[in-house]
Parts: sequence; C-alpha cells; structure tokens
Amino acid sequence: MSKHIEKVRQLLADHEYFLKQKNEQQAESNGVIQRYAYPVLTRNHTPVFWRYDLNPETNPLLLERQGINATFNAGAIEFNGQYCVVVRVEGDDRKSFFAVAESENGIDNFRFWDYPITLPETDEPDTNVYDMRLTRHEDGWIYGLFCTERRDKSAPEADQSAAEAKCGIARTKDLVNWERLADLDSGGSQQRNVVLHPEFIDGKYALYTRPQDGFIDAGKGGGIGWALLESMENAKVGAEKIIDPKTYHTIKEVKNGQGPAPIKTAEGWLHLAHGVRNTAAGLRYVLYMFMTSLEDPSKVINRPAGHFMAPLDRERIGDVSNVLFTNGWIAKDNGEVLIYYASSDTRLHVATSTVEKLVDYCKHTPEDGLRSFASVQTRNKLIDSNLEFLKAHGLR
Ligand code: M1P
Repeated sequence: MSKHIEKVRQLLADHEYFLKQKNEQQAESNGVIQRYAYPVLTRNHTPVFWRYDLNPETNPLLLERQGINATFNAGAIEFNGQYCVVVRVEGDDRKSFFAVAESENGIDNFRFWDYPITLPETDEPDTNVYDMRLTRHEDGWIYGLFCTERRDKSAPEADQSAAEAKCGIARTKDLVNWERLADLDSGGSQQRNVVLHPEFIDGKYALYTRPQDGFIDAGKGGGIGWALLESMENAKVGAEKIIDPKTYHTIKEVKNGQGPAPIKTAEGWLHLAHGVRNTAAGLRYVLYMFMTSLEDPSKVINRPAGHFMAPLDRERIGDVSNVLFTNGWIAKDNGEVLIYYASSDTRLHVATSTVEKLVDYCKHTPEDGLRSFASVQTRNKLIDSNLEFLKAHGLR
C-alpha cells in the first residue's frame, strides 16, 4: 500500500511540476502579434485524477484508465479576476466535452477545474459537442453557443460517418451551472461556428451564423451570416444574410466561420475568423480578421487580405494537420488582447496583441485584389513609397 501511495505521490508531483512551468515569448514577432514558446494547454495538463484510477484495489498497476486525446478550440472569458477558457477536451473515445481551465495571467499555469462541465442534454441527446463561443450578453447571461453533432438519420446503415451539425445553446452565470436551451432552429441548413453578438441590435439578439448544405461541404451555403432573433429561448433563424462570403482563390475559398464574439472598439467591431482553402495535402485552416461598423455590425468596413495567422512549425502537425482554429479571445482593460488559438485539433496556444495594433492591422492592410496582377500593383505601391523614404533619409 505505502509503495502505491508513493507512486501516486510521484505522479501528482510530476504533474504539479509540469503545470508550474513558465511560458516564454518567442523571439520572432511581426509586430502585430506575439506568439509563445509553449502551448497553454495540452492533454498532459488534464488532472491526473481524470485519467488514472488511483485506487490500489481496482488498479494495482496504476495504469492510465481513461486517456485524454486532445485539448483544443476554447472559448475564453475573464471571470472573477481569472482568465478562463472553456476548452474542447477530447477523450480517447473521441467524444468531446467542455471543461474550464483558469490562469492568473492568461499566458501560463492554466489549471483545469476539478470537474468538466456537465452540460444538460435536450430531448434529442448530442453525440458530440464542441467549439463553444462565450458571449457575456447585455441581458446579464453568459451564453455558450457550440456545435452539437448527431448521426444523420437519413444516412444508410452502411454509412457510419454521415453527421448533422446544429448550434447548441446554453447559458450560465457562474460557468458551473448551465441551463440548456433548445438548439437553434436554422431551417434546413447545418450550422457550426454560430456566435452571439454581445449587444442587442434594434432590441433583438444578433447571431453570426454559418449555413452549410452538408456537414463538411458548404455546398451552396457557407460564408459568415447574420440573423436577428426575438429570443434565445426556442431561437429560430428567420431572415439570414451573408456578410462575409467564401471567395474563389482566397484563404476562405472552401468555407469560413466567425471565431469568438467581436470586440467593440472606438473604430468598429473587431472580428477574428477562420478561413479554409483546398490543397493537394487536404484542407488548410488559417485565421483572418475583419471589422464591422459600430452603427451596423452586419456591415463589413475593413477587409485585410489574406491570413492574420497561419500554422507554423510544430503547429502544423497534429490530429488534423495544417489547422489553426480560434473561438476565444479576451480584451483586457489595458488594451491588451489575449488570442487563444488551437493548432491542428490537438493543443491550445495563446498569442498576444493590443486593440490598437489589431485595429491598425485591419485598417491598413490592403484588401485582396483577387488577381496576381493586382497583388503586384499593391506591393509595388509599398516598395515605391519605401524606396523614396529610404533615399530621403540616406539609408539607400
Ligand atoms: O478540423 C478543423 C476544424 O473543422 C471544423 O471547422 P469548420 O466548421 O469550419 O468545418 C470544426 O470541426 C473544428 O472544430 C475543427 O477544428
């Protein structure tokens, strides 16, 4: 027995040592964002007591019993003075669930709360739930909108992979107790990446949607949509318009989706999103930004071309390689922004920036000219102006 207790003590001590490791800024930065050397959450951050049976009678060999495969795509919120992320945790059984992890600085030493979130089900149980977007709405609730996935009932028995995606809705005041509301009724379309806007618009709730014809394929759908709703209870999408469409030969040619809820700034709403393109090696997911008008958040006012962040180095490899995905960021009172992004459906990272830099990035990065010739013209303008500057200052 004492030998077993000693082994458990060692397991806990090793884990504690690992959780206390400090993160470091990466040397390289483009000035807009600062990446960090280590992911903020990996499967190894999950508590030992989620994975091992510590009882010597039922597990004398002290083997891991219920492994965790990945910790990724996380919603984020400042809560009770802590930086909290609601993480998509995926067990070895391939089921995802939500769990809160918190950190004092948002950069390192994230710790999971003792229990994952017990998310109530609706009358039609979810097979899998993932990618929660958190919105602190002006109605006083914190909403979590997420994807609920179930088998496509119309698929033949031989097809055990056809699925249907809907937007699940839950709300909370404390991140512990969640009230589950009816799934979003979006007519015939499949929905992932649905995000609640934090303010009422004309007295209504406003959603960023992503209608698709199929589970993976956008079909005739796709693009980031906008819909106004009377209520979040029995929420139903009526009129829906696409405000940011998928576009040929761009980083969002196949599909795109709103990331976290937008951040309000003096110059407009800042949006972070993901765009997907096709390659010979499969789909490539990158992050991009845009801004919408304060008066009308469905009107895009700035469209910087191309990706804001793309998978780099070790980020490129994982369960679904070549993927960056985000559904959480936190704007601090001092203007700093913590961007939580996941790489390759495996682990969660943080990058830092500021509202000032992100607005500058959105306003001053040229739009996509949609042709190589236009891209060269845009770059030549920059080169002309820079060469003039360098000559004028005797630097060339
Ligand atoms: O595997 C990459 C991503 O694929 C999906 O994103 P989208 O809805 O745009 O297709 C989601 O399943 C997401 O969780 C995942 O990271």
